[in-house]
Amino acid sequence: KTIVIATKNQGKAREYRKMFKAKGINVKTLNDFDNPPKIKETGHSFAENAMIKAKAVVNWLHIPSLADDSGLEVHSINNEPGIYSARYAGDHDDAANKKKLLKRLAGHQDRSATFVTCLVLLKPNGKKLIVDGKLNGEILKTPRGYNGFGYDPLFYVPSKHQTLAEMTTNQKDAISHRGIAARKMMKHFDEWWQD
Ligand code: ITT
Repeated sequence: KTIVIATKNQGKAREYRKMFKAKGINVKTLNDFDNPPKIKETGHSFAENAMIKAKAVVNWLHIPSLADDSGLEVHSINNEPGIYSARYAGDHDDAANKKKLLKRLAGHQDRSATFVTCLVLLKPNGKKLIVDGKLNGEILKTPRGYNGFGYDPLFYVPSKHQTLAEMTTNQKDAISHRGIAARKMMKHFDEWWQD
């Protein structure tokens, strides 16, 4: 069983590789291919963008694909950066994105936020499975921890007294938006995989 994850994001790839390994499923990403298609995320929601990515890969390779569209919604600033999380300040410039977020939040009392992941599994015959996952937390004023990726050092989980970047991969998976969505997906995976 092989699945192609419609992603170039190494952080996401690492997290999925681990989860799928436990199921005996072989994972490839767009980084494993020469000249992958340039995918424009023109949707207006995580679900639309995930579907755009999954379709692009299925149409290109004609094998099953999983797409993950995710991001951070910070409540006091109209759920920014949301679907623009990867390109908030600069395209995939994590340092600039985090800096912009801290600047936007300066002076705001409410620093609550939600991480969101939408997953779309799609087969060449059109059979699809769509799930999502969420994690609530708070945006710190200064980063803490070096694990994970993206906004993890700023995302504090009160019940764990840690940021996502202070957790091990296993600890993050156990509670994260992506872990929650992935476990929902795995529940229905075998049924989806058939025919
Ligand atoms: P692909 O589209 O190639 O999968 P991407 O990084 O562009 O990779 P998205 O469009 O879904 O993916 O943007 C997700 C961004 O949201 C990501 O780049 C991070 O900035 C942020 N993000 C998502 N999940 C995160 C997590 O678990 N921890 C920290 N930041 C996360």
